[in-house]
Amino acid sequence: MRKILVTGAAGQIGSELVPALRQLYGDENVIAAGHRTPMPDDVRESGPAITVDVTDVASVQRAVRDHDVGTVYHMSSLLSALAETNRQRAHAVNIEGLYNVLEAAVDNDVDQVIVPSSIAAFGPDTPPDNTPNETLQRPTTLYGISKVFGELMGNYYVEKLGLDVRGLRLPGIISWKTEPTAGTTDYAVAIFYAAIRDGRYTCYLRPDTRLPMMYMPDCIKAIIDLARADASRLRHHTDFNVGAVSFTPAELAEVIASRLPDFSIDYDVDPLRQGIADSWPNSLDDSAAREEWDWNPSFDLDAMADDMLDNLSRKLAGEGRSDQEE
Ligand code: AKB
Repeated sequence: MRKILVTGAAGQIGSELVPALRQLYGDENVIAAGHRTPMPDDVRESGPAITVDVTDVASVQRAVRDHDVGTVYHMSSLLSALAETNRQRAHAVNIEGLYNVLEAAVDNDVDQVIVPSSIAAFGPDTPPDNTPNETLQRPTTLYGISKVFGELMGNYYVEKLGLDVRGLRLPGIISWKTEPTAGTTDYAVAIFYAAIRDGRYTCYLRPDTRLPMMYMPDCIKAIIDLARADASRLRHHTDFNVGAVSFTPAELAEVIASRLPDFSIDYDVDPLRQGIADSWPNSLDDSAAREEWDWNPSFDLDAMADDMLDNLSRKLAGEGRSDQEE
């Protein structure tokens, strides 16, 4: 088979997507591409791993051409809070990087490109509750603007160039393997680390900030299910809402406290991330994804919290042990 290339393979989602794809398609067929962030050992050691700078057109072209790539999962992206503090890099990675990948795909007859979008593709003018798939999209963040660009560019390459580009608007992703870097929804991961390590957490969002979220196993399932969906059923391509759970910091803290009774939370609001969160939806209408490729998440808030606490406790206990051994 032609190879699968995953950019951003060291990132929060990439580092879990690569093993899932290797299990499905075989270790040798899935190439993990990273750049500056060190790749987790299991990703680097279980199959091919290369360095690709998505901002460098030659580097992207080489990776796609030299490895006979048939599918690209383009996961490289600067998340929302970091993008606001580094406009130049956000433009280079999120906008030019995507353009380089799409052009390399066309030049090298790639069959399919998967490009995640985000709830950040919506803005303060968008209806916030049960946000429709088709609605006003006027994001006020650079990250959100780059995600709308990605959706529109992807649809352009579908319509004008016949490339099979697919994408979904991911909510905040909660996971225990690799921590996210400088997103707005990161508190929902950090709170679990803090709860286990310190029994307390200071949250940078207000207690009533409701945001759509999803547990990593559902995220991986959504990405792979969309990639494998029957093309003849798809009326959308790059812009599917995918919902799972929706909660506030106060509600998440309550769920954690019901499992770790000594846990406490306080709040020290960061105006940058609060402003970003306030411009995003509270919850999503994902009926298009349900109708066109049978999207159906498995984890509700309780199931997610149980699984997170279980896996993260084991991971942190293991790290504690190896620190002592050093
Ligand atoms: C972020 O917070 O920037 C991301 C996202 C919602 O796309 N997790």
